[in-house]
Amino acid sequence: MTFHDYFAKAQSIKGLDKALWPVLESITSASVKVSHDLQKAALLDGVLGAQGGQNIQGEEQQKLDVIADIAFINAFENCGSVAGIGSEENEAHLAFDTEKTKSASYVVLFDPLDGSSNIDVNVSVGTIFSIYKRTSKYGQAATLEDMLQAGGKQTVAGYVLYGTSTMLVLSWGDGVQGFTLDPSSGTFILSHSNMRMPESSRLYSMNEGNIKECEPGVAAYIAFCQSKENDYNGPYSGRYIGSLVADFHRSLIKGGIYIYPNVPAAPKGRLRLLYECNPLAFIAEQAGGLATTGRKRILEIEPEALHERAPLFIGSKNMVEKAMSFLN
Ligand code: AFP
Repeated sequence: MTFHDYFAKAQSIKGLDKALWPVLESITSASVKVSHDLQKAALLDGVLGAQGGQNIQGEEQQKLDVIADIAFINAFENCGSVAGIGSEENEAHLAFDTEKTKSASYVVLFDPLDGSSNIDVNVSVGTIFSIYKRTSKYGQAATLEDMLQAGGKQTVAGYVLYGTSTMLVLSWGDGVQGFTLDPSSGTFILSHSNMRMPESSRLYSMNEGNIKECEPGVAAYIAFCQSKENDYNGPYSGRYIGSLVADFHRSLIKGGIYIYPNVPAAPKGRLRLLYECNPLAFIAEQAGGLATTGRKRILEIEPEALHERAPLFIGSKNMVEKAMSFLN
């Protein structure tokens, strides 16, 4: 079944707002373009490598970060259902300025190309997105407050993983569905219905270069994963790609935990609450997993700033609960 047919069915049975379709179609059309660009990146002039600047996070921008950002912004602006966006690559939110967009119902928060430092080495990257109903008055420009909503209020959350195949994984609060791009038709086809995250596994995922820098409870949990005195009576396997979407997708399918704690270089965590933690937390919970800061449920955080960061403990329910039990 195509993504469009799946949406149409859900719309007629569950009463989903049909104004959501243009937003979702923008995501699929921009991601097909980005997928093509990624596949041909090394063959095209001016596409691989660093842009030569930094984004608002102070991180080196890749050329493809900028190309993907523009592709998604254009698609959202032209679809008619999006009043404004917040992007990891742009300092301020953007309110679209036509009569139609000012009356649109939705805002989108997104990371156009997560894990982009992996592009030059041909490793999986992704686009992560959250769709919210605006809270401001229809007919006026979208506001910062529209963007700063708690993750529990997401209408749709999802990601596109550009891996060995390109996959769209999303949820509108009724479980998690996965669609694989058929490159010959440019269409996403339902390939993984009702995805459930295993409640535990022996896979853990963390940048262990930080282990001596993080709070003792995190190091103690990782020591537990590596010991013979754990629930599997032997060391877990460490897996860390360095593209959150790809690490998360593995946990969704095989089970596991991904941890990015506070470290001195990133005292509030490295990952962005609005573009990374919230959408993946929504998917995790919809699939039976958990997502916390180590102490608090991610979806309950009231954001105060567009580029706010949060520590993230996400993945299989039993593993996240166990990791939290090591923290004070
Ligand atoms: P980039 O998009 O700048 O490559 O950042 C990727 C990321 O936000 C996330 O996808 C990774 O899990 C994490 O950063 C990797 O961070 P470390 O390099 O500190 O492990």
